[in-house]
Amino acid sequence: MENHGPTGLRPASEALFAEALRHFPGGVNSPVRAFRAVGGNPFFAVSAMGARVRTADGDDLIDYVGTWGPAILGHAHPAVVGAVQAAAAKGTSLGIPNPLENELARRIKARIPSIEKLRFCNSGTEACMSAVRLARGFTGRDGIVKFDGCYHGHGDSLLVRAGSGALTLGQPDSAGVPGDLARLTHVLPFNDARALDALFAHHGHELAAVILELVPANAGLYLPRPGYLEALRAHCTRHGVVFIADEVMTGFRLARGGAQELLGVVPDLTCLGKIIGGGLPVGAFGGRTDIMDRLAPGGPVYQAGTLSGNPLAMAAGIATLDELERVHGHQRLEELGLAMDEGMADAARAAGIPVQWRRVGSMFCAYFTDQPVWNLADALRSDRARFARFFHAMFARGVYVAPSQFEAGFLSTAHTIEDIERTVAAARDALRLL
Ligand code: KE4
Repeated sequence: MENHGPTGLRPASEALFAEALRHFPGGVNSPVRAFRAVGGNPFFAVSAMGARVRTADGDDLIDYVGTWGPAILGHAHPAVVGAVQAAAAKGTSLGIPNPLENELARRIKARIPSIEKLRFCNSGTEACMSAVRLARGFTGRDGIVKFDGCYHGHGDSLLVRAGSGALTLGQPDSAGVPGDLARLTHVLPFNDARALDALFAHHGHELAAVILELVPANAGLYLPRPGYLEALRAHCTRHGVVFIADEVMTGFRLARGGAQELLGVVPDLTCLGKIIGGGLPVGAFGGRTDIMDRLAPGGPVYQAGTLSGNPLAMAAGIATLDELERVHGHQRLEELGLAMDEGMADAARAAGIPVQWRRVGSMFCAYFTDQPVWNLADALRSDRARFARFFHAMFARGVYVAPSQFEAGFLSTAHTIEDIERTVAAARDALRLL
């Protein structure tokens, strides 16, 4: 297997990218794919199977991006492909309530008991944007709180000090968002209990919602300090503020019931996406009945979507959740994660490179710093030039990690211990060059 990094020859991808630049701004349909944070031009993938993606130049790469989270079973899993094929044969979209919506809703509610009712939509952005509108309609208040570095999609109110691609490109506050709207979004540093107390003391009465990733993974990956989420939950309860857990990435990944099960937090609303669509366009938001019932058609808060509850996405989500359960996926993912912890720690020690390795379940991140990372400010102090060199060195060895320090890596049940061993060997090699 020949692998060429961005400095190597990748003629097919280069030609495709040259054409893409004529069609799409930046040559991509989502900014983080553009390799702007690591340099070089993006490669094109023509197919993916299991834990591998195949590039247009015929390279097979061990894939730890997993299409940014949905591919928890790996790519093109037969159970998922079969379910989508069967659903497609009955019509690719109905725009009419269909039984598959009930089937997926039952599975989601069985795993996340805080979700009493839910609404399907077509992306994580839509889920988060709609949950914020619903919270504002439910409380009659306008203010919301988010945390710097957290990313909740590209809804206007949430593109304030946002993470993921916005942070990667140095645009955490996007142009085009009206100042009058952005001013309604209070942004706090994550894990700062004093800042939380002060904000609620001054603004608690005017807040509709707090929205957060319980395990922030759009500025790399860091964990809530002990007691932090409990304090946030207490503030929300005391002030009648809707606690929105954005589990678009962590839902069904960090545990059978997502991060809220892992961390013992009970939100008022939860946003979902990615895994529940098995790789097809999907989103969902749900939670307390008294809040959800404010949604149209019965309530005054409008939200809608032509393809919401789409039978193909529903079928793919059902197959994904069922297969994950059948193979005891979370246990398998933890075994792979532990092997990676050990290997990456050894590789960093051998190279004498300071690495903060963070892993929660099947999500991981490596920061190049000798300081612990508890929030965005810490993450920004890591050596991102070294990360870029690491990315290319791994790519040249056939390992594809996220092309940005401000993303997480994802394990799937399709990865094997041999994949981990190969990855660790590549890291041992790569780290020595940094
Ligand atoms: P989408 O609209 O991209 O389906 O979901 C937005 C979203 C919401 N909440 C969280 C916690 C998310 O991580 C995301 C999207 N994740 C990024 C990767 N960090 C998507 C990749 C991209 O933007 O291309």
